[in-house]
Amino acid sequence: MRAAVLTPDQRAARAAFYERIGTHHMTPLWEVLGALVPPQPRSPLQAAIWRYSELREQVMEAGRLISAEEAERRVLILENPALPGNSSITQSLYAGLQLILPGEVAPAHRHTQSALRLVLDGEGAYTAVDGERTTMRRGDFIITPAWTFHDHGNQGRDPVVWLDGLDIPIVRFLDAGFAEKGDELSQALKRPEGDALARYGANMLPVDYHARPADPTRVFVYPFERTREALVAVAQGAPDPHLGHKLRYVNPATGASPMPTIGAFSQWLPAGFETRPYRSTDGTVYVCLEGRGEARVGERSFPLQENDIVVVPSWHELQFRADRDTLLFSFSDRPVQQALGLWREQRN
Ligand code: 1HN
Repeated sequence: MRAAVLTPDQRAARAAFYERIGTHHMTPLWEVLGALVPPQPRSPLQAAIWRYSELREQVMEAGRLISAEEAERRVLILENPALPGNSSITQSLYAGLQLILPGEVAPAHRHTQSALRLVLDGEGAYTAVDGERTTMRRGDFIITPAWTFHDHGNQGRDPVVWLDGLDIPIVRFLDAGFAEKGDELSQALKRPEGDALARYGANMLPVDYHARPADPTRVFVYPFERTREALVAVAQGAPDPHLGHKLRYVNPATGASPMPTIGAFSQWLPAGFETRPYRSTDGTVYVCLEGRGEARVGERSFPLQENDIVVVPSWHELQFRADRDTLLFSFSDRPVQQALGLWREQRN
């Protein structure tokens, strides 16, 4: 709206009009146009860090207060400080820290929300997705596509903690959420461990398998060992000035993201490397899996250590500095934005 000088009478006439049309559930566009269509994203979200060394004890305390079975999922949600009570870390994504203690199970269920796990701490847990179990090891990236039954258990001696990432705010926005419980606590196994990775994740596919473009990958675990090995090999070459050595996880049958709503990435920043200022429209959650350094987001700066989680809102300028060789996992809604023709990045 162009600024105009109004007389008190004109002002009063407009206010009365706005009130009158309000009773018809109408409101004038010209009062809100600038906010509705900003020249560039002005995310209301805040950059923030969750330091694992400070949070681990809180997660363990949850383990003394409630069982995994009673909770269904014993998770402490990571809420963006600008949106308390909203169960979201960005506008489109949810994140939480999940704990499962030795001997516990988290019962089978399914929902239309898609989920990822990034294993952070402890070993001996498994997750089962659509009738196949995978042992969870630190750094493993595991997915639970929409409407697949999944349950977790811990048959080891350590508490096991992982980061959950879900598209809950997207499904909420679309009012498209369904969920149901499984018939049994732990779903019956249909295939031996490693079956999906062998069939779909060994640079081959079952001879009669044809994925449709939006199908999630049948590879539901991306073992950290393989990811790390790839990054170390790639890091023999020259780093990208803005990204270091960055790879994206894919559905090997299509080249698309593992799930349609969440993209995931892994990057290696050599010791001493500093990335050039970068921003993109996909608000992103980063996890420091190895190394240490610093993340600068706009005016703010966060020291990074292993298992620390940082959220970078849309279009906020980001720079990393690696004090040691550093491996970062990240996830965002990039595939959604790309499918809609919305995704942009800027390299300075
Ligand atoms: C869920 O199913 C899991 O399966 C974790 O581990 C977190 C948050 C909201 C809704 C469903 C899981 C979840 C969730």
